[in-house]
Amino acid sequence: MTGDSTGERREGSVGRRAFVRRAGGAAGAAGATAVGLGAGEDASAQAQRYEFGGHTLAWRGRSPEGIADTENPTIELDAGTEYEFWFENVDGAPHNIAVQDADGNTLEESETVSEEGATASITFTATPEMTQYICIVHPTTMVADLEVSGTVEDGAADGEDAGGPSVESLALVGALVMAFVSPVLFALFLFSRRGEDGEGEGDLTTR
Ligand SMILES: [Cu+2]
Repeated sequence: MTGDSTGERREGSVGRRAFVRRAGGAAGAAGATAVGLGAGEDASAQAQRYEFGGHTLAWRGRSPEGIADTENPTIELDAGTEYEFWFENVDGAPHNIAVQDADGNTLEESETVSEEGATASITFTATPEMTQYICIVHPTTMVADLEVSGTVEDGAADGEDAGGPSVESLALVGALVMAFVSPVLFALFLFSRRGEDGEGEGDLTTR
């Protein structure tokens, strides 16, 4: 008789240890999820890409969807944010892509490509003095406006506040809170059940 009850108690303590281990695992998994989210945010915070078809008579927007099939689309940029402007040579005439300021000074410039199907791109951080993107070979037809909002300092700060890190840290804090709170809630749930129902304990320990 006494032997039996000791056995039950041991079983109960094993069950509790298994529960602690499981709770620890849950916290670990939540932590790993938070780290994974952080890495994902960093990757998506890379250069925003705009794609164009290079025709002698105009830039033709391709992507994102908002500029698709639009000739010489105005592009709105945020100062301090990194962008990639990419184009494919559509007609086999020589083209390149450059970013200029209001005085026509070239701030960024790709190589010139002359073969149909050839591509070139520039990657740059937007600054307020940028006013147009242009093909240097066809400056009267392949030219369109850039509208840059914000200053470089504000833009960079905005980017960090509104973009990756804040979302990242929110996700991290949320995950950590969940990691700590959920085992406690689970434990409270278990103990409340144990208090209510003696047979419930048996079910839990054999699980
Ligand atoms: Cu051109």
